[in-house]
Amino acid sequence: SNGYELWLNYDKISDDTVLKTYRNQLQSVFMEEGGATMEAIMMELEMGLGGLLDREIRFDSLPSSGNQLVVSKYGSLPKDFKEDINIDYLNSEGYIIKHIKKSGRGYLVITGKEDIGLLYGTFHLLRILKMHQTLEGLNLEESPKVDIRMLNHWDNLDRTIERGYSGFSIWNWQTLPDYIDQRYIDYARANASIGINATALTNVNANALILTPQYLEKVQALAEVFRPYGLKVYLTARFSAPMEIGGLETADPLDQEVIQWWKNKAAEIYKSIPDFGGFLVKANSEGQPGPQNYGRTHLDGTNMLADALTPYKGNVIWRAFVYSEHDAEDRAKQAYSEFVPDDGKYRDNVLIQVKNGPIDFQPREPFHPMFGAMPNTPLMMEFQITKEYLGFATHLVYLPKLFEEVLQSDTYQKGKGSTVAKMVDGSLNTKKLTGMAGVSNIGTDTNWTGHPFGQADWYGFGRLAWDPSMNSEAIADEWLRTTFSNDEEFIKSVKKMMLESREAVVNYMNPLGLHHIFDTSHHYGPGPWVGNLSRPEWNPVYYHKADEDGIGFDRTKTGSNALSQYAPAFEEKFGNLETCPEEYLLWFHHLPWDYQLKSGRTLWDGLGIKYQQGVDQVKQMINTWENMKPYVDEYRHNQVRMLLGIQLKEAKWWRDACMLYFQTFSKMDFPKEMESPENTLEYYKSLKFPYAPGIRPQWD
Ligand code: BDP
Repeated sequence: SNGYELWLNYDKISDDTVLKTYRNQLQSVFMEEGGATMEAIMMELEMGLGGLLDREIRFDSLPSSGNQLVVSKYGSLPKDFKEDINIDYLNSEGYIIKHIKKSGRGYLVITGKEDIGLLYGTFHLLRILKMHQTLEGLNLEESPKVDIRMLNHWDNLDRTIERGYSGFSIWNWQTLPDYIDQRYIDYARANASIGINATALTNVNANALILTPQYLEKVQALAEVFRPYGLKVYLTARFSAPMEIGGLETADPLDQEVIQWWKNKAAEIYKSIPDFGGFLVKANSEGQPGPQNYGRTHLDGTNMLADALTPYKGNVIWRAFVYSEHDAEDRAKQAYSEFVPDDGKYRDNVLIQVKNGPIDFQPREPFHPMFGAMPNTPLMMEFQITKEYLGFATHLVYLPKLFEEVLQSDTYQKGKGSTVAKMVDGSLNTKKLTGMAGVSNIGTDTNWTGHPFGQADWYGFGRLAWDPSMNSEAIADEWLRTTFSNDEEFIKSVKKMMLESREAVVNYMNPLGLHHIFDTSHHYGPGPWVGNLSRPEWNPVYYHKADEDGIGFDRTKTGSNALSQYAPAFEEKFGNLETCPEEYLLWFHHLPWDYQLKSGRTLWDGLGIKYQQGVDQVKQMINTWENMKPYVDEYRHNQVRMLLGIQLKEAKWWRDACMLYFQTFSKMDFPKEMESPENTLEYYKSLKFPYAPGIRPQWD
C-alpha cells in the first residue's frame, strides 16, 4: 500500500468467521433521507461497508426482512426504537451506536441529535468493523469533550509549508476555485473520521492576501467541500491587513476606520462562507505586526477582532506564543506575564491558544504555566503534530505519548488531580468555549505525512482532541489495527515500539531536561554551541547555560523564578532537588557536572548514558521492525526500514555532537557505557544545511 488511504483502507475483511458474522448482522441499511452530510454518510457506507464486506450495499426501508443497520437522527426514529434509546446526555455532535433486538431481528442503530453525529457514528462503526470487534450487544455513547478540534496549517500561499516535511501544501491556490482535487474530499473524510471539526488553512505568519476577494473565492470552494464533513474553515488574519490590502494608514485596533474595516471584512467573508469559523492570530510575536505597534495591548487587539465576528458567531483564536527582546532573562516566563493579568477581560468568542510548553514544542517540556492560571478565559491547547524539533518527518516518534503526558500533568491549581486535560476540556472551570489545535504534518506526499508512522500523530491528535482523557496506548492500538493489521503478534511488538519511541527521542536529543539546543533557524540536528545570534534567546547556549561549573537553566528562586508561575504544590515539587523528576532536572536547575543522580552516577555520566540509551533504543526499533516483515506490505516495510536507518544515524550524530561539546566544559571522560564518537567536534560544527526543509524565510 502507498499509504494514501490512511486508516480508511476498506479492503475485504480477511477473517472469514468475522466476515460471515458481519454479513449476517448487516444485511441491509436504512438511512434517513437528508442533505449533504447524509449523502457523505451514504458514500462512506457504500465504500466502507461495501469494501469490508465485499458486496454491494442494499439500502432498504425500515423495518426490513432481515438484520439491519439503521442510520437516523433520534427525532426521525420510529417510536419503539426511541423507547430503547436515551439521548439526553448527548451533545449536538455526539452519537449512540446501539444493537437492538426486535421481533427476532437485530438492528444496529446509529443515532444522534444532528446529521454530523451520524457521520461520526458511521466512522466509528467502520472502525469497529476494521478492528473485528463484536456488534452483538453493542451500546456506545460518545460526545466530543472539546468544542473546537482543529488543525493549524502553516501553509504559505506559494505552497511551501513552514516547518512542513511532507511535501508542499495540499491547497492548490492556482487551480482553486474551479478545480476540486480529490485530496480535498479525502482530507475532509479523514478529519471527520477522527472528529476534527475545524481547520485554519494558512500560516500563522500570515499573508494579508488571503483576505482579498481573489483568495476568498478559493477559500469558499474549500469550505463547500468541507461543510458536509462538519469541518469549519478558519483563516489567519495578519494584523496589519487594513494597511496592506485596505489602504489605511494604520492598523491601530482603537482607530474607528480600522474597526470598521474589520467589520466590513467579516461581513464580506460571511456572505460567501456563512459558517466561517473565524480568525487565528499571531501578533507581536517574532516580528509579526500587532496592537503593541500602536501602544495597545493583546486585549485591545483581540476584542476588536472579536467584535467584528460576534454578529456571525465567529471566534477569535489569539496565540499566546509571544516573547519580546526587551525582557530576555527567561523566555519561558513571558507569555504568562502578558496574558494572565487580563484574565476574564476577553470577549466571549475569544480563545487564547497556548502551546503545550512555555518554550517551543520541545521533545519534552513541562506544561505551560498559563494552564490553570486563567480560570476565566478559554485557553486552547496548541500541540505541534509536525516534527520541527523531533527529527522532522524522518524519525519515528509516536507523538500521542507526548500529548498524553502533557494532558495528564497535574497543575494543582484546584488541588491534586487538576490535570491539564481538565483545564482544556473546561470541566475544572466550566468554560463556555473549549478547543485543541495541532500544527498539521500534512503535505502533498503520497501518504500525506512522509513517514508512514506520521499518520498516527494526525490520527492520535484527533482522538485526543475528541477526548483529552484517552490513553495513547489505546490510540496506538486502534491506529495499528486500522492502518496495518489485526495480527496480535504485530500489534504487540509495534505498539511497544511506538510507545517507547518518544522517550528514545528525548534521550538522544534532549535528555534530563535539556531543551532548544537545535541548530538554529532550520532546527535540523544539534547546535548546542551556537551563541552568536543577535537576540540572546535565539541561542542554544542561552538554554543549556553550560560552563565549567555545570549545566542547566536555574528557574528556581535563585534563578529566573519561572517556577513561581506554577501552583505552590508544583513549585515545591519541581523546585526541590529531592523531588524534582530527573526528566526535568536541567529545565529547572543549574547543577555541577559531578552532581549525584539517583542512580549514584554523576550528572556527566548520566547525560552520556541517556544519549547512549537513545541510540540503543533506535537500534531496538530497527530489530523490532525487521521482525515485522511477514505482517506488513513490502512497500511500507521498506519505507520504514530506510527511515529508521536515517534515525539511527541522526541519533548518533546528536549523541556525539552534544557530548563532545559539553565535554569542553566538564573536562571529564565519557562514561564507559557510551560508544566513542564517530567524528570530531569540529566536524559536527562545520555541518551546514542551507536548504533544510521547512525553513521560515527571512527569519533568524
Ligand atoms: C516556532 C517555529 C516558527 C513558528 C513559531 C510559531 O520555529 O516557524 O512561526 O514557532 O509558533 O516553533 O509562531
